[in-house]
Amino acid sequence: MKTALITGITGQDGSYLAELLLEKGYKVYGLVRRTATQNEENIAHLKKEIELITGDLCDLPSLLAALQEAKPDEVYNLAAQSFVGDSWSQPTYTAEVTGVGVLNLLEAVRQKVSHARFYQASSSEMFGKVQEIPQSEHTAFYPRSPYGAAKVFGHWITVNYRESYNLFACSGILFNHESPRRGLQFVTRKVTDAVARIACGLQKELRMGNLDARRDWGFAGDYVKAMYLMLQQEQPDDYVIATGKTYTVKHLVETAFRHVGLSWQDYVVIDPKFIRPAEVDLLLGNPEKAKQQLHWEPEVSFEQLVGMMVESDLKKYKGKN
Ligand code: NAP
Ligand code: G4F
Repeated sequence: MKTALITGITGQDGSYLAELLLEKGYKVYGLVRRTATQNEENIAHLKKEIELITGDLCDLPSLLAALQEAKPDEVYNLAAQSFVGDSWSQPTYTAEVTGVGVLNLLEAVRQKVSHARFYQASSSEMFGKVQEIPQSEHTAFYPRSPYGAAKVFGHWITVNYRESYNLFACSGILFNHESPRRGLQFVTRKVTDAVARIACGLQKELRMGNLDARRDWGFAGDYVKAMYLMLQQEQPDDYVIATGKTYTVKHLVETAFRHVGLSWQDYVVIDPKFIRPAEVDLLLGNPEKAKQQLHWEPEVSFEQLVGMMVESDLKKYKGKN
């Protein structure tokens, strides 16, 4: 039986990845940070099947102890301060968790379980002000936020540990992926949650930022399969994971309101509070390498994804007004 350690297991991707690895017969450990209030909603249904270890990416001794306890064959580093918007108000913290935290974990892997395979959750935010359309593994990075800059460090230190110490370390450059488990701050879930509340008479308007930004949005359940596949290859490598289609935030808003038979113009208000100091205008990934080498393809379309998220939020609010 293989053993995996997932950091960020309470997050969107961590919970889907834990489900996938359990289905494949893995023993799954999850690193969770100490919180005053437990926020384990995404993994509540898995609590009997997984082992949780307390630790923090910023605390090397806790990572060494976690690896000593779990002795994993595979380590998936999904933990991060992952909200781009907050990375301007907490830039040092973001650099420490999302950037230096990766180095801490790689160093702990090198010292304790150097045979283990390592996955780093890199991001299309690294492309930022894009130097090429579509973006592939060969596109130069130009991050536009403290988050993007921290992810660039995390990416290159992963490559460096692979090349310096021969670690089996892979970096997945994942484009935006969403689900009913997405945090409420992120634009897709903010929109689908608001649409459901408006449809149920619980909210009157939706305040938004830049509607012209374009993103390549996929389903998180599809994307965790790519993470797993990367660690099953003969050689460690880096892969872009994306759908190859891009839509504006306005199209997302239109699609979500249309799903409940409403017109978005009647509810959406632009609020400068949600406009970012520097924007990533367009993301569009080229997933050809993943298709060829991992035999990975996204299965859920944009329309299906938005529909799934609105339906899930509606279920929560129906009968609540
Ligand atoms: P998420 O839902 O925000 O989950 C982040 C996880 O990291 C949570 O479990 C959080 O724990 C944990 N965490 C935060 N700070 C930590 C620390 N100092 N030590 C240990 N754990 C910590 O993120 P996600 O959407 O699942 O994304 C997973 C990873 O992929 C992240 O690294 C993200 O940056 C990256 N990524 C995401 C996307 C996307 O579109 N979703 C695309 C590209 C890359 P708490 O529950 O305690 O907060
Ligand atoms: O949903 P978002 O906050 O995601 P963003 O910034 O693209 O980052 C996400 O994807 C990255 C991969 O590319 C991950 F690495 C990262 O961890 C995270 O998961 O915003 C998407 C777009 C932005 O252009 C933003 O300016 O939506 C625009 N937007 C417009 N109004 C808004 C809003 N975003 C949010 N969160 N809230 C708004 O009201």
